[in-house]
Amino acid sequence: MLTIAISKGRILKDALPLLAEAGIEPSEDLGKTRKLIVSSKKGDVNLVIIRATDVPTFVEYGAADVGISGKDVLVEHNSDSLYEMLDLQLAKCRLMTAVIKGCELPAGKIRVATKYVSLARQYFAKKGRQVEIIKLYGSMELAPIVGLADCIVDLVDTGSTLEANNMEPQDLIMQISSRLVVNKASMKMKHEEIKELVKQLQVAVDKRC
Ligand code: PRT
Ligand code: MG
Repeated sequence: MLTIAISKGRILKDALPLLAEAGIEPSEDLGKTRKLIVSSKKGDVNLVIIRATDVPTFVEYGAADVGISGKDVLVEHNSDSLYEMLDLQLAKCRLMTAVIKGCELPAGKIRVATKYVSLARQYFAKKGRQVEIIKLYGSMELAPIVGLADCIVDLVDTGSTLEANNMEPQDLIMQISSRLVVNKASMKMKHEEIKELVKQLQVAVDKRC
């Protein structure tokens, strides 16, 4: 039996067809059920449905053998106690800085609103910029409008969220896609099962590219 941790939002939506190609189909409609653990039709896998930012934690502690997590979340989580096995090429986007349209960043210390505190800190340190990071949990785009920050660090896909809030992307920090991560002990104890899953997912990913 394998336990796979996955978040309910866009990653789940993108990952379900890929999992189906690897023979894993949930026994219930995940869009409807309120259950947080759902078994697969074959009964050989349990899917645990959690917050995106909790996926590395579940896998790290062995509460799930395997997880599907955005590279953004993995880098921010910064754990060396899980294996990143596969780039699933799902939920692709870019981690970027963004400002109000036409605005330049001030010369001195800048205020940055983000939920990616550590990634943002590293990025501006590399650029030699002094920053004050303001941790937010969502609606980052609001921060510059209300004068809370000079810029934001957030994920950009189509750019329409920035556009709708009179903002524009500036610098690319990192290309993002979803990764398959594996618990280190599970990798030893359930080696055959995990190897098979990775192989089938790799085939499904290759077919798409
Ligand atoms: O609800 P919770 O906070 O737990 O997380 P969530 O609902 O965001 O989780 P989920 O499962 O949807 O997965 C989030 C993951 O999806 C991120 O960690 C990324 O790896 C990936 N991803 C890919 C994105 C986007 N694209 C994305 N565009 N996550 C968020 N966005 C948001 C972005 O933050 C911004 O608000 O969409 C908006 C920008 O989109 P555009 O198209 O308007 O540019
Ligand atoms: Mg969500």
